Amino acid sequence: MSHVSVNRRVFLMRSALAAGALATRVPAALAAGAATGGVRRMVFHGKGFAPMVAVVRRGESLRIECAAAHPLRLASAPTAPRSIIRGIGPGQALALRLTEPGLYLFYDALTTLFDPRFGQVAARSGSPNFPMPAYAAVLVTDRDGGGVALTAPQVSIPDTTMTFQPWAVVCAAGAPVRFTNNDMDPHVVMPAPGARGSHPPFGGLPLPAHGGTGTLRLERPGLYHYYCPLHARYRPADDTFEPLKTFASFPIVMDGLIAVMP
Ligand SMILES: [Cu+2]
Repeated sequence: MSHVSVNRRVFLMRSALAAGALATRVPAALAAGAATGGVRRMVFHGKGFAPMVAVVRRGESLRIECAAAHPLRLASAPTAPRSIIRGIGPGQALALRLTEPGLYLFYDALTTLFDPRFGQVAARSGSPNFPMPAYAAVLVTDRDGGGVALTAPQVSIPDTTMTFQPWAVVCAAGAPVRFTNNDMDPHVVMPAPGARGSHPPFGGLPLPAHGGTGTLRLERPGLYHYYCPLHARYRPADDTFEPLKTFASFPIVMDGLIAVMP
């Protein structure tokens, strides 16, 4: 059993991204209507969202900007605390007030769909970006960064879906999250690179085939995205993930989320 801890640098990097450190080219005039108080920014760049994961505390708003040359049809997965479907045109922005704590999986419904068999999204077969889905995850917390109900801290890879199940778990800081690989192929739990291709300074957690296990402990509250580099690839130029054709559940991206409460 191996133990991997996310260190403070990663947490600070992700916090900076969530705080809107990414520059955008959306005209300032479009910012009208943005809520007062904290604002988290997320930019739709056509093939996905930057940053791909963000934490929004109660009282803050999430500003989603469409920097693509074509519209965004923003949709929330049915697993989200409430349903959101909004159109955002090129150069436009939208401020969302998300008051119910929980995890929102967002995607562009024009290029991407939610697949309930896996509990995650996949690219539409007719998408110009196939096989890359355009998606993002937003964790909405209370003012202290908590308030989201914990789930069982266990992730398995069944030999039926061959994906991380469930796709997202919620655990307490420092609590062990146990992974079990029941597939006939080996897999790896690898932290997703940060925006612009920067890599978190810790390695992956290997999960041998036929029952291999591993444990991850995340000390800092936040939202952590991981993927299996044997079956999915991060594309720095597109700032998103691509499923590999050798993956039996292609075009699903083999990835998952861990939300860590204080
Ligand atoms: Cu894998």
